[in-house]
Amino acid sequence: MSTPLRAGLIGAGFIGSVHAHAIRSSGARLTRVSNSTPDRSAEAARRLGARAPAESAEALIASDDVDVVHICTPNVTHAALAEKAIAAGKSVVCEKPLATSVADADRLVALAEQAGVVAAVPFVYRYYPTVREVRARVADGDAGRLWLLHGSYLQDWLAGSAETNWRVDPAQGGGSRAFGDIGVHWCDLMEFATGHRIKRLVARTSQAYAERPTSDGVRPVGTEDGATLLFETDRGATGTLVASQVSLGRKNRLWFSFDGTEASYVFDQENPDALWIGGRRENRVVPRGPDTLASAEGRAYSRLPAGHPQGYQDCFNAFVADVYATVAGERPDGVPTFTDGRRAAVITEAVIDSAKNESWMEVPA
Ligand code: SOE
Repeated sequence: MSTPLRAGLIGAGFIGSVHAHAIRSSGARLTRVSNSTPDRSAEAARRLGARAPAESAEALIASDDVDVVHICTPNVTHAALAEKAIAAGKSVVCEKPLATSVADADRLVALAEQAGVVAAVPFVYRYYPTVREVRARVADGDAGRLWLLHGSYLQDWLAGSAETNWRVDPAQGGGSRAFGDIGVHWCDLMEFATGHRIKRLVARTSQAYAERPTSDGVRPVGTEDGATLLFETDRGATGTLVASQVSLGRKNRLWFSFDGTEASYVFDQENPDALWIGGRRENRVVPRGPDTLASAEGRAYSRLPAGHPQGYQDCFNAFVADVYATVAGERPDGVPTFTDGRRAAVITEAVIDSAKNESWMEVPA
């Protein structure tokens, strides 16, 4: 039996704890955790079941009991930490956004390729079996010609005017929030499941609140609460996307409808264990399960029988398992890499520029 991989985790907030569960679920060892101070690192190591804390992110990266570095810190720190991990010859799982500029993303893709390390970004919604089912059915031609790709990604965790978070501050989260944080998930999922690529877009950004609390009083907000996109794809489809973090009642509602000339496919992340298929004479709801989904890839990610819901953590577990299988030399299909992280940075830059210039923007392939 091969030696289990050893993972180090930088950052121990909500998403860090999700990574920790997924690391253990894969059979790997969580050997090190680092947080903002040595005391907080020690607390996080105990809380997350790591073998030991690390004095700092740099010490974790240098540690000889870490094979894979997971980066779960605020967005603007991602690029520098990923670069250090690659320089140390470690494989990397870097939370999205990979980088807050296309230039940084370009550099990281090149460095990871030169170093020959595995470098992944958790676009984890690819791991819902019902999403893989859509991808397989579209590839088999069951949808006919996809001509309209539309949807939204709505949350309400910033719905209160007194609520704030490091993501609100462009100095910590980057120049785009609603799109850069969650709109990129929707675009990745659309391109992954349909094979279409956004080739041009026009975007508007907006704010529910022009000011929010900061450490030195209530200040104007430099990032958007919502982004509205209209886009065209390289295969002749048109699409729309609304991304919002101030949509009351929507907790994590990534939703799409991919409409073809033969069928439409609707996915709802808040009800992910069923796939709605629209037809001219009848509509169907296919329950997620190894015996109900038609595609091999949909069935492969259906760990539990139909009627036993799989969810967000299951997606993360499947993602980390596939990344670690890639480190071990296997080639599972559909692992989101730094190249996909760069794609997200390219689209985000186009959204920011379009909103600023109030014009259509070409999106490089
Ligand atoms: C907050 O908007 C957040 O945690 C995102 O950062 C994640 O990428 C998304 O999957 C859930 O919501």
